[in-house]
Amino acid sequence: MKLTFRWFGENQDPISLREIRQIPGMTGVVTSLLDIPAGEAWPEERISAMVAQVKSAGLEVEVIESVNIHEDIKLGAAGRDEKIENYIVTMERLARHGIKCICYNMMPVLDWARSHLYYDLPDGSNTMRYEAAFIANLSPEELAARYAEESDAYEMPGWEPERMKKINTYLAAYKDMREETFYANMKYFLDAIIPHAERLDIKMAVHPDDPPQPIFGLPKLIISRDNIRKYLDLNPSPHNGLTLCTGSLGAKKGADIPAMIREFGNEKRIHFAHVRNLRFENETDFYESAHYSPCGSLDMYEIIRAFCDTGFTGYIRPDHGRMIWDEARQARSGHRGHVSESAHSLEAENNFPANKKVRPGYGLYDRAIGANYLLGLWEACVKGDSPPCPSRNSRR
Ligand SMILES: [Mn+2]
Repeated sequence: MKLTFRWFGENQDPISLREIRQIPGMTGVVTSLLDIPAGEAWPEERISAMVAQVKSAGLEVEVIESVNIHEDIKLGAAGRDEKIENYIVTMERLARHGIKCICYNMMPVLDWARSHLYYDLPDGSNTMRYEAAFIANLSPEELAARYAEESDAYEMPGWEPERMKKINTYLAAYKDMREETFYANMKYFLDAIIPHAERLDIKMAVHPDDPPQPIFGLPKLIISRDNIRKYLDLNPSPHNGLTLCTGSLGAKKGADIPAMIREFGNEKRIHFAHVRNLRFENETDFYESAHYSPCGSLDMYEIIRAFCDTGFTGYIRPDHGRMIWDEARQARSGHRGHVSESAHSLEAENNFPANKKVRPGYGLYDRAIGANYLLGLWEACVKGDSPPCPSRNSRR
């Protein structure tokens, strides 16, 4: 297992590589070139500059999250072959610079969605929340406008203005698409790229759809054990694998995440893992909690135990975290009335940069705490078989 941290890249992330390196056990970052539109080949000089920058900070970069899939590929539209060619060129260039794993998703049009980006919790922290009824009452444009207002420092990947301009065309295109057509389009893509992934030894790791339920009438396919099985079976190469995201898959109530890790892990199809917790408020709504098991609805011990038992050697990262220790005060001060006076005086006191904005879900502190909690669970699982801990109950 290699512990990694998501970093959005130069000028795209207020968190520095230096800060990330100081988190105990951190081996590297997973990153991307956010400004390059889906469907275009990544310029090699941009890749080499990014890799050099990360390495000079004493960190590795072996995972890209993400190289996005153009809608033409998902829709099976004319022009997909050219975009697939560009994808393969990008893979080749990334392989030349030491990249070993590419995360991507097959979500139609939009990336992950939440109703609230800074939802207040009783302990004074805030977090992202998903309320199905709230989103049902908004149009995609209204939700995008909310995001733009709340995360004013950075564009939310998957909700860029360029994409929103075409949203109605895309919604119409997906409206009548049959599930089997979608799978056929995915297979067309996989059969084209996986031989190259094998040649370059790049592990492809599809990320599940988030949330695991349709929004705005868009189909969501990669949301369950059965659908993941079907996707992996489209091309049986071990290089056609999975990003196991506990928060995405776990947002469907009743999903047995440890069982999925054991099934796909034993087959060596999990290459990358996002591990975070969430707390259900009812059947569909949830907020993203601290990673620690009692804070949420997912059992992190059982999750890490399953990774450990299946001999997981891939990359793992903490996922979204809460905003704690006033980290989000700048992001919120523009539109929320109750950011306290004390926050501002604290800022003066600590010489905290006034322009330091955060990306929703991607602050430093809670993810660093989550990372070390995961590391602690891992160490306990690895060492746990002997001698047995006296306080351990009979369950294993
Ligand atoms: Mn994820």
